[in-house]
Amino acid sequence: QGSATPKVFTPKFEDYQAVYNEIANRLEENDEYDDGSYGPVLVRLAWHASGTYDAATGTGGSNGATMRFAPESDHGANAGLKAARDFLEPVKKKFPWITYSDLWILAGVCSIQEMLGPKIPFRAGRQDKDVAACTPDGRLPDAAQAQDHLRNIFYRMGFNDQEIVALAGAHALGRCHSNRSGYEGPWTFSPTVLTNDFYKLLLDEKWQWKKWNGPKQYEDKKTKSLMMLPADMALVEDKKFKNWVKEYAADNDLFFKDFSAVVTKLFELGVPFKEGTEKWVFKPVNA
Ligand code: DDH
Repeated sequence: QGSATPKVFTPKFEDYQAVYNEIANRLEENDEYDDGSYGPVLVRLAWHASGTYDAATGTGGSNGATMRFAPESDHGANAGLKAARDFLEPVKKKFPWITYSDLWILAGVCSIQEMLGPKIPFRAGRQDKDVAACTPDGRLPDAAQAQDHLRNIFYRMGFNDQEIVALAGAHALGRCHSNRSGYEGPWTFSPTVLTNDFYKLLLDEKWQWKKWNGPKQYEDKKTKSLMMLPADMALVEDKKFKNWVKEYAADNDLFFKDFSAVVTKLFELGVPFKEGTEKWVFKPVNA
């Protein structure tokens, strides 16, 4: 008598769009970071949350957001991603109903779109897991290695050669930080705008080993201001990969189409969506 049934809040498209808008506005406001945007590091957070997926055991992937906890947060590959997680903390405070797992992926989607990339459809429904679900170290790619390693890592997630090359185009964005991965520098001249420049530069520039005390990496001969990782260079050393590099270098629309499809797949690896969960496309804010 008198005790009302508690109302369960079921967020809709508009609610997630509001979270998207909040992230987009925070990207604009916090333009003193790195090359002027938190976008690249947010994309990397979403990728590292997803890229732990192991198709054989169904473990890892973006469902869980277990990088909140050590040991996963301390894995070498995740160095520096605290900046991205901290950036999103005020958003989580403002919209406490969203799970960290959905928030991290939504932030990746938002960043790609706000950095003038293609639309990335999003489905909601990831659930946070506790520390016991942390994945073992070593599931993410090692930048010092080449094509065999790339195939081992990405085939484990369920990707093929074309998808491996399409995903790598994300390196048009952001930079390496010597105090994070040990590597240093950006891949492109416009690291806060997504284009197919990664592929163009890979093919068109002359690359040489950088002479320094850091890990082995390439620099462009002309300006010495751009970089490639050994794992990036493997994409033009391997014939099958190189054919896709050429396709994407020649056709930005094709790259955008394939990048959108493969990133959507990456962000959904291992996520048990409820049947009938809709795919949403969010409206860009400042793009
Ligand atoms: Fe990456 N990446 N990545 N990467 N990545 C780094 C930075 C960024 C590898 C190594 C590194 C993908 C694939 C690979 C982004 C997105 C994606 C850094 C530098 C290393 C090292 C980190 C630092 O020092 O701060 C390797 C190896 C691979 C591979 O073998 C395929 C993929 C698939 C994506 C994706 O998003 C789909 C982004 C963005 C960055 C820039 C981060 C930043 O802070 O800026």
